Amino acid sequence: MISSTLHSCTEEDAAPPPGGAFRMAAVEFRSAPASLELGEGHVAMTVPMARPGEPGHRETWWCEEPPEIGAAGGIRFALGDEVAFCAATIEHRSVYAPVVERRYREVFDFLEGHGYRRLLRVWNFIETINAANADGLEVYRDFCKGRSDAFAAHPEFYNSMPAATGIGTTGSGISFFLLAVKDTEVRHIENRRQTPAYRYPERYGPRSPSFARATAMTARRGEPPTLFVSGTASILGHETVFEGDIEKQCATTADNIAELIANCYGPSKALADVDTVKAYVRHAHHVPFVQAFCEATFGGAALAVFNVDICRGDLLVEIEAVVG
Ligand code: 3EB
Repeated sequence: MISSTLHSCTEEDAAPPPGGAFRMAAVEFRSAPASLELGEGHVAMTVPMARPGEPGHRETWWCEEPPEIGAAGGIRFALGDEVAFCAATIEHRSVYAPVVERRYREVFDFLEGHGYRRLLRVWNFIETINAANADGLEVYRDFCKGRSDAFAAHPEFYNSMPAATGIGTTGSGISFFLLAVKDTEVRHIENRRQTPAYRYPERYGPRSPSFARATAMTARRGEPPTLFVSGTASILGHETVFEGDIEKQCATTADNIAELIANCYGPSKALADVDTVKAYVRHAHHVPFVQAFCEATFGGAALAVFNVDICRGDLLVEIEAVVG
């Protein structure tokens, strides 16, 4: 129904995966300016993610029928029978909350108008994520404010927040893309080891981040669900643990992901069964360690490791995953 592949930008996509023959979207993560266009039958997006000397990675989203692609205001979309892919970009601003709220509401209105009633997974890419905006508020917190206000205006989405990633980008401005579904069963999952992000205390910002730790999608009754694991970090309760220690931050992050997999699948799946992994690393000199850690931890998963800033100044690494 919806599936993804992850390749180096220098490789052609392999054969379409089971569950999708038609491209909905191709997202390239590499050292290039941000862009969002309608390609041949799919949405084409570039997300600036520096990894010096590397070609970057292309994530392709596939569906079973030719999608309807188009533009509505600032949104670019690809609509399948059951799944929608939507993306938007926001140019650099000195304060983001009002424009983030407007853009998110525009996307939410569009989805509701087209019958895509449930969010499945969201990715947000935020420039200078740890810097202060013109009002002295950290850009990530400024972003969270606008996003939270948009969710508050849409009760159906507010009451069913999906898995998400909120991460730095080396480009300018903010961009985001998301998947939403019509009638497909989705279940949002929290992590027993962590406070739900939407209940973080106020010391992390005036509005809490709007996301669930993971979202499970059951495409066909009787089949195991697909699990979309949010960007996951070395946080226990609501506090960052192992400040300054990349090895322990990786281990804690993996333990957090393992808890979500156990919650969804019981003992039948584990970290080695993950299909796709994207890891975000704050410091370039930690990239080799994180690369080796992910290769050892996640079996033969397709893996992309990026060098970008992370939403809390004390986090060194964040890892997201898809389990098929
Ligand atoms: C955390 O757990 C780390 O703002 O959408 C992870 C995933 C994080 C998503 C978001 C932020 C977001 O709070 C940061």
